[in-house]
Amino acid sequence: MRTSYIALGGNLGDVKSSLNLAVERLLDEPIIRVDALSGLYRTRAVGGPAGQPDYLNAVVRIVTSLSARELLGRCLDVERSLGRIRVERWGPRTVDLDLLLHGDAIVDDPGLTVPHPRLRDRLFVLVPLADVAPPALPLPPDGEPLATALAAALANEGCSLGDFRKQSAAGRF
Ligand code: A4P
Ligand code: MG
Repeated sequence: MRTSYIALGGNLGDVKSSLNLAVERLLDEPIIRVDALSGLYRTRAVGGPAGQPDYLNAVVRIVTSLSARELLGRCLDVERSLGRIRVERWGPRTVDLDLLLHGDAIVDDPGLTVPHPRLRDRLFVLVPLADVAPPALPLPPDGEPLATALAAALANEGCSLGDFRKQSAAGRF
């Protein structure tokens, strides 16, 4: 059994219900146990075409005996079932599921990189991750604790955790 963290994000259509449905569909799999849900955060789009709508972002903690590749397959099935169509990289989407961490697994295949390579750069991932993961969670590649990486990312953006939460809190699942 491994503890995994999956980031959810979307900015097209009724995103709150897409994220809820994504979690329900993950739960439909008896082999996946959803253990903890972060809050929902409304965040400005990072990258991609100018003028795209804000995102809703969240992170779920799950426990599963699936391999990273099998779990990615389930995530891609859920994205497809919710109408995700890939048009351009970082373009608007109904729902995106990213496998952030899968226990201590390290995968570097053409279709799958775990831990997620952009995990440490992004407040829209680190803040909800901190809702569901211990502050001491070691992050790749150097084992830096989550709390330290989060503090560095906040300093980089010139914002406090309190401000980020206040500006972006968008309720719960
Ligand atoms: N893939 C490889 N590794 C992984 C992994 N660990 N988890 C492959 C999930 N997928 C992984 O992804 C392309 C391919 O990456 C997948 O088919 C899978 O085989 P994609 O979801 O089609 O493409 P993408 O999401 O447009 O690109 P990418 O590089 O995954 O982007 P990110 O890093 O996911 O960023 N701004 C805000 N505020 N909130 C967001 O959620 N998301 C993005 C996308 C950009 N800006 C955002 C947000
Ligand atoms: Mg993605």
